[in-house]
Amino acid sequence: MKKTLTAKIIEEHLVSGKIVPGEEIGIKIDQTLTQDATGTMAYLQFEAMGIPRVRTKRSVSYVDHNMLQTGFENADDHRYLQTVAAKYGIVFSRPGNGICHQVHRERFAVPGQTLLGSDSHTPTAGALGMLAIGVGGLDVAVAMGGGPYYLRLPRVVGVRLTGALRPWVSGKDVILELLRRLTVKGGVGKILEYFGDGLRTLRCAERFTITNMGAELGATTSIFPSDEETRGYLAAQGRSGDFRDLSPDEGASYDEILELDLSNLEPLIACPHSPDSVRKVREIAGTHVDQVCIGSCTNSSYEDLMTAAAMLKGKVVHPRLSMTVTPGSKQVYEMIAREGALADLIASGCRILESGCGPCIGMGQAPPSGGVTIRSFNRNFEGRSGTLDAKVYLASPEVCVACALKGEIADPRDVGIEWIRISTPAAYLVRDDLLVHPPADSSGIEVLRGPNIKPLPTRGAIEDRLTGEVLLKVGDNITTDHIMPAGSKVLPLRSNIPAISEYVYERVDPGFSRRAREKGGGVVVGGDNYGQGSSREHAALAPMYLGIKWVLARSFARIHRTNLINFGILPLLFADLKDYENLEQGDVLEITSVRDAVRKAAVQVRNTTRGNEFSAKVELSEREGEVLLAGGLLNYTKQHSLEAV
Ligand code: MIC
Ligand code: SF4
Repeated sequence: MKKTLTAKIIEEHLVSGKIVPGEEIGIKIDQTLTQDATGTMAYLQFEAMGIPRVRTKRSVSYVDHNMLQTGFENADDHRYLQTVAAKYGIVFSRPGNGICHQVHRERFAVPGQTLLGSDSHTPTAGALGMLAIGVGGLDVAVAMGGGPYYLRLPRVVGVRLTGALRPWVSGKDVILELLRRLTVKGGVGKILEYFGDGLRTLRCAERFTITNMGAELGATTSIFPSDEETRGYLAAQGRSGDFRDLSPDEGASYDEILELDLSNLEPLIACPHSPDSVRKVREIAGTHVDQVCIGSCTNSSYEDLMTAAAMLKGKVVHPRLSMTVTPGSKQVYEMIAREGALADLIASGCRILESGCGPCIGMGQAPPSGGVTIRSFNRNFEGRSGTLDAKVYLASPEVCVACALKGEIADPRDVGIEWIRISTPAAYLVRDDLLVHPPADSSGIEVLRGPNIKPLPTRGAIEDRLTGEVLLKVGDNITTDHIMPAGSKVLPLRSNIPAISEYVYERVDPGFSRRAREKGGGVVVGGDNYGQGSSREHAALAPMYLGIKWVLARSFARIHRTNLINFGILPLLFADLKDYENLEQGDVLEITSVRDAVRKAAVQVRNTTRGNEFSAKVELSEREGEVLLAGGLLNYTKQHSLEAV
């Protein structure tokens, strides 16, 4: 059989299971990455496993989310992360060095290897032919300990690219077009593998944007072949030695094929409040704009910022709006500074921010009330910007600049600027001074913990009889930003579960946390694609702390489902979707013989308030069932001493 690139990489890393879609497989992990907002938990969990040093080829700890130091908390976390990295053999990327996905692709991603990261946009590295998957921190901790990563083998969707992008159309428009066609649920249980003639016309910078936002499709990951373009990119990063020629076999057998003619695309924009509410920019041109932000791990590369600077050169942004630019990494920042583009951006009135996630995760730059903001980012969930009633649109840097100049939504083809295309440079500026490598002997290193770092909450084995009140009933596509908000107020509490649990569901129902405490926990009922978006395990860990023992939904998003299991929360599916309608907040539900139900894959749920019963499905692999019954992955890992693969 002709093999896909995905199958080739999986075969090289397979530890257990068969390569059949839907089967659970275990794969060896070569590299891991963490960022500060998920990293503190991941390292506390790693420490709890009692393993002396990481067993991966490469593990990197980044600081990019919690950059605003308005109190001691974030700075303390940074210090903890730096010392714990030195202690356990992890490379530490200091604050200021850049966003994890930008720096990882510049300095570490290797074609053909596997990467597990505690951030949902880890698949960005797939643009270099790496199998890169976003997961919760606990899964990363296990991989750092040398354990395999288990997943149900996704279906591999081949995306055949033909044609070439027209002027002013970019990688962002490719992924927005896929979001328009497939929606935020369309990639669930799938890996998107790009192939075809059109590939040759896409620079690595564009491929990174596409694999990055594959996360918004709900896909497990996205991958490009490692070809001449990849060779050039790695050479320009001074890493020719990491190149490996990798592509699918000619005529590879994909589970499904999607056709995309690049020549047919035009500038697109995702409207509030979902990345799949995609329109043509021209259709909504003229809408007034209050803010424009270029940055985030999606579009803050050297190529992106050089394009923006060239478009803005000699002009000033519209007086009505505020524009920010965030270089994705120190490499990007230093290069645009040395080449003069930074001066052009400053001269045009842009507010330049430090290299990090910044406004993308609500760390500053919240828009005005009801404001319209156009961002080159990847997520526009309600409230994520820090302003609940703001309207966030997502578009390419080119569209962002067009809007900034006109003060209203505008297509870059309509602002009278000559088309600019920045090529991949022959050499990027490589200076790794902000990467701290761990010492070979770390016996003298003391791990420093600040007072905000609270011990990891734990729970015992799952109870056999579960009862609980429906504390909240929500609709479809609930994001982890709904469940566990981020932003400058809440993010500094990521290493303090008792404190952060006060904010669970705060934007949806401010009384949720108090109610959960008063009732001693309960049940949450959800619709389709429950828990989409971020990999933050706090969206499972904090509810667990509040006593949530099960979530009953129509379907779950991949990472959140695993996070629930990892923290001993039972993810139950309605057997008959109509039963969702028959439940109300306040109903008291009960299941008996949970242990039996997990093994039999089905359970009867009794609604004691209404005096009826309905069936639910427990779709867990045997291993997941054991993890759940143990009360979570940490308990399970301690019971089965972790063996490196
Ligand atoms: C995000 O974009 O939502 C984040 C913040 O990067 C998250 C991780 C987190 O919540 O810390 C993600 O995408 O996984
Ligand atoms: Fe950071 Fe935003 Fe990327 Fe998440 S999506 S890693 S918050 S830049």
